[in-house]
Amino acid sequence: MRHIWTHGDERIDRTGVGTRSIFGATMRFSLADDAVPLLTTKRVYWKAAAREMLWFLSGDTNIRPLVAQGVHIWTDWPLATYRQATGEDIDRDTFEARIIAEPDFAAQWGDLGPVYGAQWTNWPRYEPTGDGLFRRAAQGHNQIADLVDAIRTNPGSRRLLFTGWNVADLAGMALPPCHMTYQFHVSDGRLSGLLFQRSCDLGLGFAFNIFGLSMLTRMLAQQCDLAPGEAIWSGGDVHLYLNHADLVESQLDRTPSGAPKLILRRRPDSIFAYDIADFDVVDYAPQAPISAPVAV
Ligand code: DHF
Ligand code: TMP
Repeated sequence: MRHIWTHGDERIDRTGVGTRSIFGATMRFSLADDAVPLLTTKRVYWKAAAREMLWFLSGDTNIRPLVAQGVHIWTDWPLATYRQATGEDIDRDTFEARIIAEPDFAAQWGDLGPVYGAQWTNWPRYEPTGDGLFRRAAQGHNQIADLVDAIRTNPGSRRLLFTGWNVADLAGMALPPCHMTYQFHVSDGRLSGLLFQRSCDLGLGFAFNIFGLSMLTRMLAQQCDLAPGEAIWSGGDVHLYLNHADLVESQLDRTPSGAPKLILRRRPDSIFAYDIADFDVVDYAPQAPISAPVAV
């Protein structure tokens, strides 16, 4: 953060807010003994990140289940689309209330397009019709189910990965995937996970993304009877938004404290059967939360 804030290249980005950014960065964290990379220089709402990860795995792309659980992190994008399309100056709370109360409204305005969950669990597959044409199959590729199978049956593979970057579907997505490719590696009975993130908001999204990678790696390790190895994070354009000065400077003034652990309380029958109650974070005594505006 300090490096990017002092040496990052300053530019106007897509959102118009402006960032300081660097290109290409790697971090690695041990997941051994339940250790989990979770920021302590501000409170991170890890349950929101965990619920988001479970939502991805459910295959859903509509914000309705998130909003119903009190997770607001994806609301701003459908809200912006709604305001633009209708010209209505609806506030965020009213929009969320309608998403929850009215299933038809949610179906029309709450969907983000074929984002993470759709690509992870139902990547479009086409089958021949017999007359030289192809039609979309009812069930696509479930990259997550295939991954679990591959880790179990071929742990030495260098192809243990899944991706959300479906070029043909990008135009229909509210945002093209940021945390786009996950790769896994088995060594000495330990499973490590590596995430390639093409674009990283280090002030907001990053804390969620590194927790999500770690949680997913732990779940996969548990399902495949492996011990947790490392979480390795690799970023493309890694940036700080110019309107995050308070967040950045406050965090740089603080000293990291403690060593949080992620506990998996149950071993469900499948990677798709986890529930939020299966996760707990202990020894987490973060410093005060810091709120910051998200660039839409
Ligand atoms: N756009 C931008 N500009 N940055 C992002 O990090 C981002 N992330 C997205 C979608 N688009 C994005 C999805 N993930 C927050 C965290 C993750 C996230 C989106 C938003 C966020 O606002 N976090 C706040 C509030 C947390 C809460 O309400 O629980 C935080 O303080 O961490
Ligand atoms: P972009 O599509 O123009 O790169 O903008 C996406 C922004 O959202 C960028 O600041 C990165 C940020 N982001 C994250 O950092 N993590 C996430 O999980 C998501 C969805 C977005």
